Amino acid sequence: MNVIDLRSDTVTLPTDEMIQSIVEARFGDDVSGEDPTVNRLEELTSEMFGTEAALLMPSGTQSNLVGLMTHCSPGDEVIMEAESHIYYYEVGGMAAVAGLIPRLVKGERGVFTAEQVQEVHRGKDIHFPTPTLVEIENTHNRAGGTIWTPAQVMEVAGAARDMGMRTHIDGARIFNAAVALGVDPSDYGREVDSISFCLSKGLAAPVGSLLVGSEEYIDRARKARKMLGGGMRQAGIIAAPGIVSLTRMVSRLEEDHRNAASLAKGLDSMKGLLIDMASVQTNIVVVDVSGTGMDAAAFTDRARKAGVLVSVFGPRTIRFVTHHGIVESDIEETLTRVESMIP
Ligand code: TLP
Repeated sequence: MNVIDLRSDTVTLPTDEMIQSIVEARFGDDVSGEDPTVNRLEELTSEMFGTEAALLMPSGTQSNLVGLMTHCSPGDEVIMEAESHIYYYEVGGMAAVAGLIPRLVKGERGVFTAEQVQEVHRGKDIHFPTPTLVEIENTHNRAGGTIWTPAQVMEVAGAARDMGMRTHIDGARIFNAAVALGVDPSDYGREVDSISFCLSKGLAAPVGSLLVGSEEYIDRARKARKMLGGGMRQAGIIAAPGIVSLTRMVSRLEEDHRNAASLAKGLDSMKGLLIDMASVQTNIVVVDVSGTGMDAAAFTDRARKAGVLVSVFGPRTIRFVTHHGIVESDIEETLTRVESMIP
């Protein structure tokens, strides 16, 4: 029985073209700015986002951490969504390494408003940490891959600016948002001070994320990355498949979205499974399985035995993610297998 792996789009494998791109790439020492392939990827990225500069990072987690550190000083406050990846899944690095304190706001399907930012923003007072940054997650992972539109970003980033704060987007899956809406990454790039996005998720590269922003910001981020041990030498080996990701893999994300939509529709019609269908906007499907009498761990275990891998997302919820390794027939097969395992 073939195993259908829907745990995450991080399980995607490099394409043959990516492997070939490594074979053909030219390398140099990127810590000295001498890797031509990294330089090409960074230039391509800043062109796509309409920003002055970009910086290759080993992971999304490090990219966010460097992104935050470069905007803030220890003791500063960052306004962010209550279930944001940086808060929930990044090992507390913003506090442990960068010395930052999160101020949480509850979004609706991951999206919060300028008014909410204004509400939690505290003026200058000797007792308060300095609110320096607003962080937006697009698409929002724990909300189910939900999208911030450029207009929603503009509104929040504008309010942040008016209050003397900057805005960072954790755009690990920002290309999913852009493709789903039919907008350009630069529609986000022009609204905010920095964006981090991942090559290693739906875009199928083996490793890597990029941080974009102004030249002055990226110069400082480069130094923070070095401090954290993220200065890589012949990093063209990572950059070469990343270039394939940006030039060949973006528009196919539509297929992942189509597959997620049909998966969600099929699952939602099954007894005991509950989905907030309005949250199914890109390649993530979050399912409440409590109506089956199983908790998330038991359901996941049973699904694994039936040849379907999913992630536990909460005590009662599980997550399916569609990606480059999943085709339409896998969705049909997943639905058949899941249906047969529900009591
Ligand atoms: N997300 C992973 C896990 O960490 C949960 C996943 O399987 O979805 N921002 C967002 C919104 C992410 O979803 C992720 C990874 C990251 C940042 C971190 O990227 P990496 O894994 O490259 O450090």
